[in-house]
Amino acid sequence: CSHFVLLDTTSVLGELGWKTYPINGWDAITEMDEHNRPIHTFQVCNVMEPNQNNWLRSNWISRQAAQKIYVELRFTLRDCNSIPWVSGTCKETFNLFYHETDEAHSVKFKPQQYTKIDTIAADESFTQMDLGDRILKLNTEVREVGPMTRKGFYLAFQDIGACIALVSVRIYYKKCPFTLRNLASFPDTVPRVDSSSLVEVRGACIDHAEERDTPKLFCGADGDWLVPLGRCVCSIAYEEIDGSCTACHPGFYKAYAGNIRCSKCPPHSFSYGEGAAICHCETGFFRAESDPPTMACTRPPSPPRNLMFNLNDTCLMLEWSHPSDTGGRRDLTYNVQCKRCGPEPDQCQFCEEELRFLPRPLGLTDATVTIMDFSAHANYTFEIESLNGVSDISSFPRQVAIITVSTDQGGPSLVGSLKKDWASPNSIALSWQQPEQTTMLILDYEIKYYEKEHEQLSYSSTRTKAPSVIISGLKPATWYVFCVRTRSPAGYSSYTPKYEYKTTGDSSDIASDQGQVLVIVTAAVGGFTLLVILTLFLLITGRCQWYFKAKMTSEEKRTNYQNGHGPFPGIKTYVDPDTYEDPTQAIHEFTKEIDPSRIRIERVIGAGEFGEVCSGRLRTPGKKEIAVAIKTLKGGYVERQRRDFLREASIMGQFDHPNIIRLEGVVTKRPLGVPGPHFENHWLCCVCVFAGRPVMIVVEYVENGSLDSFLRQHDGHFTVIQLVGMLRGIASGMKYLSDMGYVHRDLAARNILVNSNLVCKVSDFGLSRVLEDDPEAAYTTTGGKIPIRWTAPEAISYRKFSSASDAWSYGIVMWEVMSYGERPYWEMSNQDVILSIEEGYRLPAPMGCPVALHQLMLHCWQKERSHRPKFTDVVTFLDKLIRNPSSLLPLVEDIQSLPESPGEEMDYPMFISIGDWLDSIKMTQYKSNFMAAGYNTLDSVARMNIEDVRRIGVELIGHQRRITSSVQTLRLQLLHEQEKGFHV
Ligand code: ACK
Repeated sequence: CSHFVLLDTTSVLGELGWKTYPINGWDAITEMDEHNRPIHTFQVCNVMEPNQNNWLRSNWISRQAAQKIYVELRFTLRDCNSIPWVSGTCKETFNLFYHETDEAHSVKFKPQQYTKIDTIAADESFTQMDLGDRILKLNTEVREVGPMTRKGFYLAFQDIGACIALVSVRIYYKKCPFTLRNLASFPDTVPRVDSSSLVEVRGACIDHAEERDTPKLFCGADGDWLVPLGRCVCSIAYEEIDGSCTACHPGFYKAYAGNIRCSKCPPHSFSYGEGAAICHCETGFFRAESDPPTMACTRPPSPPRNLMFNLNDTCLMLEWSHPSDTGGRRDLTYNVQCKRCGPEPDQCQFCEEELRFLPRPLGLTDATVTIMDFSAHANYTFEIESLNGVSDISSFPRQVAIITVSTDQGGPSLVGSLKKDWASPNSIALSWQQPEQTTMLILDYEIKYYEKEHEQLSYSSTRTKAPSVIISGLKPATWYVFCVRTRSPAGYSSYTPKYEYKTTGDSSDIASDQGQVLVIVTAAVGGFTLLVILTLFLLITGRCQWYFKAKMTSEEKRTNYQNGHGPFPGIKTYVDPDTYEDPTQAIHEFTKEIDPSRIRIERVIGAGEFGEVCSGRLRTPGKKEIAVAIKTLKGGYVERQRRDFLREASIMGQFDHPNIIRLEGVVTKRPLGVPGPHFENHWLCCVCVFAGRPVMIVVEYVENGSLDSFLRQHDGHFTVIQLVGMLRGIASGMKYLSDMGYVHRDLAARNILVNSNLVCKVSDFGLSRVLEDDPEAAYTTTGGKIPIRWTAPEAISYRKFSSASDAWSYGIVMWEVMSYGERPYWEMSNQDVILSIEEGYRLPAPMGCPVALHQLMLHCWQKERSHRPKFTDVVTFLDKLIRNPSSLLPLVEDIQSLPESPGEEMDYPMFISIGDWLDSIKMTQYKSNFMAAGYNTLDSVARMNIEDVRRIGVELIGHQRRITSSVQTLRLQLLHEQEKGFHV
């Protein structure tokens, strides 16, 4: 409950101890009820005697955290007419006072210290007859007092001759009570005294939860929490169950913080205890460092199978089959190890270095490798190991497939060491020693060489019969690697170790560099010329198009529009003045030039973006003088400002509708010899005088000015029907604009004017200018200024302005109107507004707002813009409300439940099917739960309560809440439609 009671006389068990002055005035009576609890009543009834001044004063009451207190009085009051002979002396009211102090004082009661709260009258007074019939006409009155600043206060009741029985006094203040929302706790919060502003409260994540987006709630004046934003999520090893974070059960784990459940341990892993962030691998199974915790534990693969070789003069090819067990992974590779063994098995040496492996010896992904440069007459043993991502972690002995290959019997000997004789930029001369014990004929030597930097990529070889060679065709100043082997009739010997030598530098380098530079420059010059030609070409063709565009008349433009994309063929459409190359042409076409001498300026009424706004009179020969508002352009303007200023006139001049501000004309030139406008108070409108050439826009005068300030000045003054009438007017103006294909982009109460008959007129047609001059417009991430609170999400995020985005703004205007000019989303930051809209939050109904109107607002604020109502629908809908005012009676705060039988299938404007509805609240995953439980119509859903939602298997408390709250909206809609039988 949001009420915190400071005093309730019905629950005080002992004496109340309140003081009365004088003693014979108020009378304290304490009776016992049937439960033997005292009922404290204070009575006074000195109706016969004149000049009564009887005071009853409470004890000192501590204020606690209250800033504003509420005093609820329950009392009966006797009707003076029912008592004979008391006409001069009997009163029917009493006065309520209070006095703030920091402590209870013992000094005498001084009425003059007390401040009056209100005069209290009875809604119902009782008569002698009621007494006879034993009817108790009890009144309840509540008064607000605040802001309170001292530690406590006294209340006092002054009787001036009435017949009153004060049955109970309850004093309380409102608090947004401690609450848990989205896994965050929010402390008791006292609302601001100023009822229009909210207190922003940051929530603290509950145990085992952490912040995702800062959780926030706003405490409203009535002690209600509004606008939940952000959330906490359960930390790792914890999951959300019934609004708290509970440790994962054994056998389950949760590796990431988030709105997800604990998962069963993946294969070959386990968790014994509660609250596992990760499951441990069974013995013999492992997780590689890069394996996610969600992955099964795996083990090293079994060895390769069916290992074979294929040998020819120069190549040895090994091939095998994949292992029978990959260990549960896909990252299988193979390593090849070579051992060269002598006659005894223990005389083995590693030999990868001597051989060339294609593609490489380690990390092979295919089950084959080619080996070259092996020696004749050698025994090679190859071990092939299969590996995967966990082989390095496993301590199990590795299993390999082994094969021994004998390359031949006996063979040529090795050559001795290799040395460089000389080097030039392109050649190197090498020589080596002949093999010492040459038992065999040496046919020739093969010299293999490659660029050191490109090792193993490619190599060249050459042969020579002599033990020396000159290798030419090399790059200057480059390191090369060389090795040599002998060839005998038995095959090749193994290679010498690798020798590295460098060619010398080259003086021709510079020349060739210059050559390159020249080429680049030529290319750049060529490119530039091409660019120039291209640009010229584009300019010329662009210019031509521009020229043709300018030549098009507005009629052609309209025809184009109608033939192509115009919204309603045959209806006049709006022409954007920006499509005219010469803006004066648009002015000329859409506005009337007014001779300044016909205008009389009377006073300044406001400040516009370009200059002052004045009111005055306009004379038209043969017509009645009319009141006009004159927007002026400040002196010293530049041409661009003049053009932008007049742009609004050339837009307005195209419209003719009672709910659109009417353009009377413009003043753009002053013919020679004609005097300037006649100024009654010319010092007020000095701008007009100083501008050598006054520029003005003259529009009809609208007596009550802007709608937002008008409503704020007349808070609570209008009937709902009057407000709906105003909204109807705005909708009708907007329908006209949208039919003409004009998108307003800045529809807001501040841009609506109200005349003396409460007719609303849409004004402020700036289009692009809107983005510059509206003080509400803020820069968005996409660049550009946008009045965030009034603008549809798609227009904010990607500037998709349309009549549908105007419809969103219209919903906001409705809210502004129904709340008498309250600021949409109060003082929430623009960023929070965007976030909360994204999260599905929508403005709640203003106080006293009929359900039907809030429903229409919600309809305008649908995320999917094609689902929003068209202005023509809005006008029809509001007309129906106006014709049938009882439809406006159900207020949002009154609606609690739905009647039992909803009758036949309903037609929902917002959601067509259960699927659409669930999609819209991002709960699509439960569609089958609804269907399986037999909830296949929206009206069956509308009757669900939270228990039903749980029963069909929605387990997460957040989801239960989201669904139930949307069900409530559906229910309201259903009720509304049922009662009224109409649809938007
Ligand atoms: O809220 P307001 O009184 O109404 O203050 C602003 C001010 O000029 C600057 O725009 C008022 N205003 C603008 N156009 C008109 C008009 N046609 N009739 C009456 N007041 C107007 C507006």
